[in-house]
Amino acid sequence: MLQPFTRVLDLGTGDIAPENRLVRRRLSDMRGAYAEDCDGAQVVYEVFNIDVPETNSELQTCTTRLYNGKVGDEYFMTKGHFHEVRDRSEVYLTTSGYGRLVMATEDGRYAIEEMRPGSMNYIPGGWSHRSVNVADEPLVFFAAYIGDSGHDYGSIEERGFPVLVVEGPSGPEVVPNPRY
Ligand code: S6P
Ligand code: ZN
Repeated sequence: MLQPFTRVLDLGTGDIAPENRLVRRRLSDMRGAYAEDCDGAQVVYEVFNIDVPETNSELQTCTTRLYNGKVGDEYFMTKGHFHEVRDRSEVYLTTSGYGRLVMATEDGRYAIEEMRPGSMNYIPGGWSHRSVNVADEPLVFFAAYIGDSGHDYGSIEERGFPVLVVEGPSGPEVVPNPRY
C-alpha cells in the first residue's frame, strides 16, 4: 500500500514540485505527424509526471506543457495515442492557455472539445486523444488516468486523426485530414 502524499502544481507553467519530467518532445520527434516536414531542436511539449505503480488500483497523474507554434498552418500538438488497454478512460483539466482536444474512435468517429482554463474534458475509454494549442501562449493541462492504461502511438503514427486543427483566416478551423 502506498503512503499518502502531496505534490504542488504550478497552474501557470505545469511544473510539479519536486520536478519529475517524463517526456520532452522536439520538432525532430514529431516528424510525420504534420502534413509539412518538420525537424530541429525546438521543444514542442513536455510532460511532468507523478510516479506511482502502473496498476489498475492507482491513478497516473501528470501535467503537459504544450508550447505555442505552428508547422505550416497546423498548430503545435501532441503526438496523440490510444490507451494500450483500450477501455481506459482519462480526464484533463486545463489550467492555462487555450486549445482543442481532438478525439477519435478506431472506426473513424471523432469529437472535438474546447480546452480553456478550468475546462474539464472527459475522455471515455476507446477514444484516442491529441491536444492542440490554438493560442499564442503555452497550453497547460493536468491529466489523470487509470494506472495500467499504457500508450499506443502506432496507429496514430500510421493514419493520424480524421481531422486536423489548422489556422484559418479568422482563427482555428477543423478540416478533414487528407492522409487519414
Ligand atoms: C496520458 C495523457 C497525457 C499525454 C501528454 C502527451 O495518457 O493523455 O499526459 O501523454 O499530453 O501526449 P502524447 O500523445 O505524446 O502522450
Ligand atoms: Zn492518454
